[in-house]
Formats: sequence, C-alpha cells, structure tokens
Amino acid sequence: MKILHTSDWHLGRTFGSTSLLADQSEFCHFLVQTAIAERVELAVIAGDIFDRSIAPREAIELLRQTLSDLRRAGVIVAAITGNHDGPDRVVPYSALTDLSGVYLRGGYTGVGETITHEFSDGPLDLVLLPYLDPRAAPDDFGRALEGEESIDKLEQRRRRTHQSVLADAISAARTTCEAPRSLAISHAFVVGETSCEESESERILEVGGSGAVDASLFDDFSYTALGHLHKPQDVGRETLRYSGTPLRYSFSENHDKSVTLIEMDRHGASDVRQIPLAIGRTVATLRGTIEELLEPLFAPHARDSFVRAVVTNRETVIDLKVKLEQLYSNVVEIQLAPNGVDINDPVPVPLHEKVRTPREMANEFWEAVEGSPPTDRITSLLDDAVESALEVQP
Ligand SMILES: [Mn+2]
Repeated sequence: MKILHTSDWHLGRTFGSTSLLADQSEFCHFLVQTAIAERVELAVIAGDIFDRSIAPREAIELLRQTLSDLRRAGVIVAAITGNHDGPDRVVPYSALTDLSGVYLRGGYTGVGETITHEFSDGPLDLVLLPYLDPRAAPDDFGRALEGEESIDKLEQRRRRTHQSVLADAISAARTTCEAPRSLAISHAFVVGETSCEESESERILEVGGSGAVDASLFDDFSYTALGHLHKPQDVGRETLRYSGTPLRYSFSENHDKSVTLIEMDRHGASDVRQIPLAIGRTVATLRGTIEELLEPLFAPHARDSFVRAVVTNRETVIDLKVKLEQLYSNVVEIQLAPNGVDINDPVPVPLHEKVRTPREMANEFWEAVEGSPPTDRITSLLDDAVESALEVQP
C-alpha cells in the first residue's frame, strides 16, 4: 500500500502581511492529484493543520474541501493536532468522521488507542499521537499513579514531561497493536543520535530543550510520520521522518520542500521517497548597503521571493522600503545593521543531544553566560534555586 506523509500545513498562515491561502490551496490540490496518480490509500497530516488555535473560516473551508476530495478519491485520512492547533475545534466530530474514514485526533481524548484499518493488502495499526502538553494531562493519565498511591496530584504533574506523556501514550497503544505492521503519527521534537535542523517558524515546545523526546520511543513502529520541524529530514533512519511543511514559512526555510511517499508491504517493510514540491515563493535574505541592494545584478533571483533585507548603511536612509520595492516585489522585513552586527547570526547554544534535566540546563546556561563552569558555591546556590523552583511549579 502507499501512504502520503505530510505535516505542518499551517492553513491560514500569512508571510508578513501576505496571505498564503492561494498557495496552500494549490498544495491541497496537488496533494489530491498526487494521491490519485500514485494510488495512495492513506494520507497523513502529522499536526499543525492550522496555524492558530482559532483558525480563520477560509482555512477551515480549505481543510474540509481537501478532506472531502481525498475521501472521494478513496483515500483514508489520519490527522493529528500540533502545538499550533486548537484540539477542541479540530476534533469535536471525530466519532463521526471516523465513520467516513477520516481519523482525527487531538489533545488527550482517546490517546493510547489503536485504530486498525483494513487496507487493500491487509490490516495496518494506526497510533495517533497528537501534540501532548504535559501540563494539560488529566490527573489519571499515565502510569505515575500505578503502585504509587502516596504521590499527590501536584507531584504527579511536576514529574510529567513531554517524554513521559508520550512514552505513556505509546506504551498504552502498543498493548492493543495486533496487525503485522504499524504506523505512528506524532507531533513532537524527536531527538536521535544526530541532531535535527530547526527553523525559525516552529513555535518552541519548551524553553531550554526539555520538550525533546527520545527517538527510541518509536523503535517498534514500522514507520513513524513526524510533524513539528519544518525541514524534511530523517531522524537517524528513513522510517522515522519529518516530512516538513508544504510551503516556506520563514526566512530560515531556504531548502526544498516535499511530501513523503511510503510504499509499505504487508509486513511493514517500507520504501520511502520524496515527491518534490514547487509551490509558493522562495525566501531570500539580502545583505548590503542600499546602493548594493539596488544594483540590478545584486540578487536577480530574489525579485519575486519573500525578501528580508539587512541594510548596512551607517547613515539613515530615507524611504528604505519604497526604494527596495522598486526592485523586489515582496519585501517582508527590513533590518538595520549599521555596525555590521546581524541579529540573525546564530548564537552558539548547546544542541539538544539528549533529554536534559532542569539542573543540567541551569549549569549549561551558567557556562554559556559566564564562560566557565559554576564554582562550588554557585553550584549549591543553583541546587537550591532549581529545587525550590520545582516545588512551586503548578
Ligand atoms: Mn509547525
């Protein structure tokens, strides 16, 4: 069977003040046509269907139309909410849409269930793992309660992390997986042996990297369709993969976009390939004096791109935007960098190589700011500070 893996549609998003709805609509049309041409049986949206929790009417209409078109073409749909979506608004009718072959899941309702669907070549277990905010977990969620009657609700909540709620959801679902093959769909920041590449448009899940979860959580699934990171990429193996967004949603997304097509045999072995997308404008960050930027040969490729201009003139330039717009039709952002300092230059921060404790993060922060590890005295102060911070955390 063939599966189309997509994520992070962010329907309703704008780039600067420019609506992207026409481009998003073009993508949806392309998706339906591709599904038909490739005889796809299952289409996946791995979260961030909408850009905002209260999505604009046009975005809701586009989703409804696309889901209808996919179903008319005989394609089953499995979609989860991401950290941008409002689960209450995306999934209230999921019991009804299930009946029509559109499986929508969001928030904690139904987490841990397995949906077994019969496809042309046999059954496939679907485990839908929407973005789960550990702070929003119901009191009776997960295994923190089991065998530890003495733990009060506050303590339970304090112990929950992105890693723990996802691990609990997966272990609950695994007990009901019966088919010879399985597909997990998850919206999370998954970290494996090598680090992934992030973009500017992903709203971070947790300050300091503790929103990360271990890649090993997904070891038992035939394929895991990930959402959240906007660049298409594998996490260590091609069956644990981010499909990336269909369009460029920030200036850092200067990479090619694609959707992922999986051909899975009835035992779960998968052949994975990318179908390139060429929809919407490219992005360009241009840097130079206004005189340089206005040279016709400075960046002819960027004439139609979304442009971020970093202007390095030392003196004030009047009517900067108007001048730039003579040559570039979509100037979205202008930054002044008179001293050559570019606020886009990356500040070196430790990579999220593993899930870290608040205490480890405090140490890393200290070292990054002070340039040396904390002394014994500072260590003991940090110990106390982190401990008392964790005590008051709701
Ligand atoms: Mn996203």
